[in-house]
Amino acid sequence: MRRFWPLFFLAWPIIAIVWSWMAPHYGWWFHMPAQSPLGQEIDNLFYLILIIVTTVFVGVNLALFYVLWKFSSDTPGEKGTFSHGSHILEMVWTVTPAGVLLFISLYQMDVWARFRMVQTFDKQALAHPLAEVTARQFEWRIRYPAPGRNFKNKAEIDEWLKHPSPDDVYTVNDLHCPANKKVLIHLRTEDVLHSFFIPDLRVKQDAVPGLVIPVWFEASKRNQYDLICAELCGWGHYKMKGRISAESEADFAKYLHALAQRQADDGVPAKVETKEGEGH
Ligand SMILES: [Cu+2]
Repeated sequence: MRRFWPLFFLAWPIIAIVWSWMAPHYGWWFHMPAQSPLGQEIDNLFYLILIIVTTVFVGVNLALFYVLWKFSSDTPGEKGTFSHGSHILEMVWTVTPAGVLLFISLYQMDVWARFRMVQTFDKQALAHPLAEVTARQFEWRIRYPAPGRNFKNKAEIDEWLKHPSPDDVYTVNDLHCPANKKVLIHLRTEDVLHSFFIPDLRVKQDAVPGLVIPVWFEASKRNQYDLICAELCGWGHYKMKGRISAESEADFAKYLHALAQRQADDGVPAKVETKEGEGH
């Protein structure tokens, strides 16, 4: 028994490190590396924090192992040395974590600001919103401005958000966007709290009743990405799944055009223009 506890505490950091080393090989890690430039910076923050907590975790367990191994005794009646604490030690282990937390909070501020603060958003993306995305139980409703529509100013965008235009283009659960370009959506919800989550791009934003929240993202590869709801929003939460299709600018324009045409189709074949008098 004397050796059990030191070995017990030694085993955990070893298990944790071996497990973490195995994880990417078995698909227990991120689905894929971040597919957006800002997402990569978010990953870097994640790895920085992972290194800090791993160092602390391994250090604490090694210290526990050392103390238990060196000072444990099987001799009955043998008394340990009692300590009433060390002021210096307590100061060190209070100030050090506080310093680490302060460092992390300052270090991540730039990435946070670029992701969340409208003042830092790309001006082009702000001036030409890609779409309005409305979450509802249990789907993502998408409203694009008519193909080629240009908003003159912010007031016009606000107006568009309040009152849909007759030529807006609608679809559900399938958000197309150009790749390699910062795009912006306006997120809202029709009922309860939802969360707009694109895991591969590291984008996550709550949809809050009563608010219209601008969210930007940039997919660095032409690909399809999952769009899921990350807020338990009711019985059908599990199936509230959409798709982001990042494609070339030309493909996106073509897609939007086709969608608009399909929507405007009233079943009457378009008139074939003939020259007057021809065939008579
Ligand atoms: Cu939801």
